Amino acid sequence: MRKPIIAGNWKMHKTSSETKEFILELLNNFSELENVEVVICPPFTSLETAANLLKGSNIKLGAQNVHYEKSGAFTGEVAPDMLKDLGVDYCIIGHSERRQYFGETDETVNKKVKAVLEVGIIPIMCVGETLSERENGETESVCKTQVTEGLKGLTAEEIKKVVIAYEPVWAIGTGKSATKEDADETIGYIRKVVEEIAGKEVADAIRIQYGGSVKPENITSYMEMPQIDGALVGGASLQVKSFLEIAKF
Ligand code: G2H
Repeated sequence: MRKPIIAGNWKMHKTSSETKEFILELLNNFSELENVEVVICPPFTSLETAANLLKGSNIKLGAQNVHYEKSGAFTGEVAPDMLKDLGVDYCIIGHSERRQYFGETDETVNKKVKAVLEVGIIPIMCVGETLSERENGETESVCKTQVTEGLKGLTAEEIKKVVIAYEPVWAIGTGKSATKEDADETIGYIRKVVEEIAGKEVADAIRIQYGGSVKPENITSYMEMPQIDGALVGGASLQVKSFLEIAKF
């Protein structure tokens, strides 16, 4: 059985003090959820604060980006073992906003996925089609390329650890969410692509989330679908109340 994973992607929101306030409130209201893995992904500047506060709880910590080199003259970048040293467990890689605004490609995504796995951080690798790609019937081919290229060169054991987030770009922050059937169908297709790459055992084990305007009102419908193993939540992860309602789906 795959353990569902609910991750909050805060994007560029919350200062370190706001992070502290959020986590203290979260911990006060969080009764240990056994059957779900809960992750929060604050900005880099809040990671240390979050790591210290989350110590001893079973809420995991994620970063939103990383550089693929170990160290060097890369002004403004953060290396995998800098995150590991802070206590980061997960790292979002290749979010569509990074692909769209910061020039991320399948190649950089692949390098980053490998780099974090090397230090023991689990990548949450994002894939998904744009509106025009969807309208042109390219959903499957786009997802296939992004998954295949993103996982290139990884062993089956490594692929098994990866979390994939399927986020149709047209559903991100727009309030327009994919229907549960559409999301389930594409995630099922992504699982087939993983099977072609790494075999059935890995495809059955890998966790694939849905992301895009997930809210307390629609989480249950996604989670009842057989292929969907959790959610990557943006806007609705910024308030403790809505994030907890989602985590308790
Ligand atoms: C998609 C999602 C989180 P939102 O980017 O990754 O954001 O839930 O605001 O659509």
